[in-house]
Amino acid sequence: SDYSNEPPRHPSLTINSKCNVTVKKILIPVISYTRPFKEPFNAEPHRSALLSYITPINFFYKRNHGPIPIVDDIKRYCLSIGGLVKNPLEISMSDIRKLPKYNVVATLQCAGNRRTEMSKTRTVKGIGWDVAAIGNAIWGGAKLADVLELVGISKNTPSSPLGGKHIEFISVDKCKEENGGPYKASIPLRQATNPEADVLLAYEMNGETLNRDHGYPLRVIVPGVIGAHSVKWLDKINIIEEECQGFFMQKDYKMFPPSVNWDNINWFTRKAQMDFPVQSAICSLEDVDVVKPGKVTVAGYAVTGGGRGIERVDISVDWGKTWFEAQSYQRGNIPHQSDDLNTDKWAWVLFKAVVDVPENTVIIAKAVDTASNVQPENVEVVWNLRVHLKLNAKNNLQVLGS
Ligand code: MTE
Ligand code: MO
Repeated sequence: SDYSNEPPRHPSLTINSKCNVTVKKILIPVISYTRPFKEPFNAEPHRSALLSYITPINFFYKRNHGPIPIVDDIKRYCLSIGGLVKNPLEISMSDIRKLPKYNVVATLQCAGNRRTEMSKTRTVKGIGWDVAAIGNAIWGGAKLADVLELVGISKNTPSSPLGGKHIEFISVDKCKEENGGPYKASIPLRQATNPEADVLLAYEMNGETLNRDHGYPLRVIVPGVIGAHSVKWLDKINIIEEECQGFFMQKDYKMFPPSVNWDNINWFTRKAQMDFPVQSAICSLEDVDVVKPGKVTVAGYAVTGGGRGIERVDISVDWGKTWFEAQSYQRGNIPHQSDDLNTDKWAWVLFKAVVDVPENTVIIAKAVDTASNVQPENVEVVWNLRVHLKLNAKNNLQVLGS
């Protein structure tokens, strides 16, 4: 594959990749070494970049499975909608822009977020990520529910007149996992036709035209759901009977119990992961940090899937013995309340607490969502072999001079 046309990226991003690669060479039998592969480009910002409510585009994590495609003739670009529909359609970018435009503030999170920490418990496969494979942006575009009406699928319907129950999004990129074919993923049609689910065909990010890294000219945004379903560089939409059969829906992005390992895994026993779980991470401190004794700011993000909203974030500065509630807020630093009309339901909340740290300790942040889901306090209880969302937020805060 051709990586000679990648867009420019901010130099402060950390490039993540699989390490400890074994390479076979003629003459020298096997060399094992560690080197970050820059292709495909997978990178995250430093965690401190997540302390602002809207993540700047440059610092938004980038997750790819192949080279960034080039769509250079926007006048000729068109999205085709077919499959189990009576009247298939090809729609141009200018016609998509004529549909009612929505700006949805939504957090996008990769299912691999925090995988590096999980791999410290037991080996997991996949690209390692710290806590920043996540970002919050204003996505501008048309609602998928409006677009689907153009092919005769009405709002709030679970199936199309021809019996389709899922909607598949097909990209123009080329991935090794699909044997050189495009990335694809699906969601249930019920979600796509529900205007309240805010599934978007987005052409803007933070008020700017979507850039190449994030899916120019058009991408799907499925709020509250792991990033894998938010297909970039959208080429085709297919209404289909069952879940998409692509690699990323069938052999990746699933969750397994801890008893499953690479020898006994049966991918077909599990469905593709959808909503992400309740999550929080401290971003004002490193996992192992050294500070002066006294006042320390503990701040970070908390988010949950399915638009459920964050109820509160609890902080402990004594290894989890006692807890108190942090301040949490969304845009404009307005104190966050889960029933507030100003709430961005698909977006993270930021939390903050100024704590007194007299001596060596462990600081923990723990999010609770409005459905009373509580973030697990340690990784052992949620470990699973491939992915997904290392959930504990324990920071070892080491204090000098106490
Ligand atoms: N869409 C295409 N076409 N190709 C991809 O590799 N990666 C997915 C999703 N959509 C991907 C894709 C995954 S796993 C994630 S987490 C998000 O895009 C990342 O979006 P971002 O790079 O805009 O942050
Ligand atoms: Mo992802």
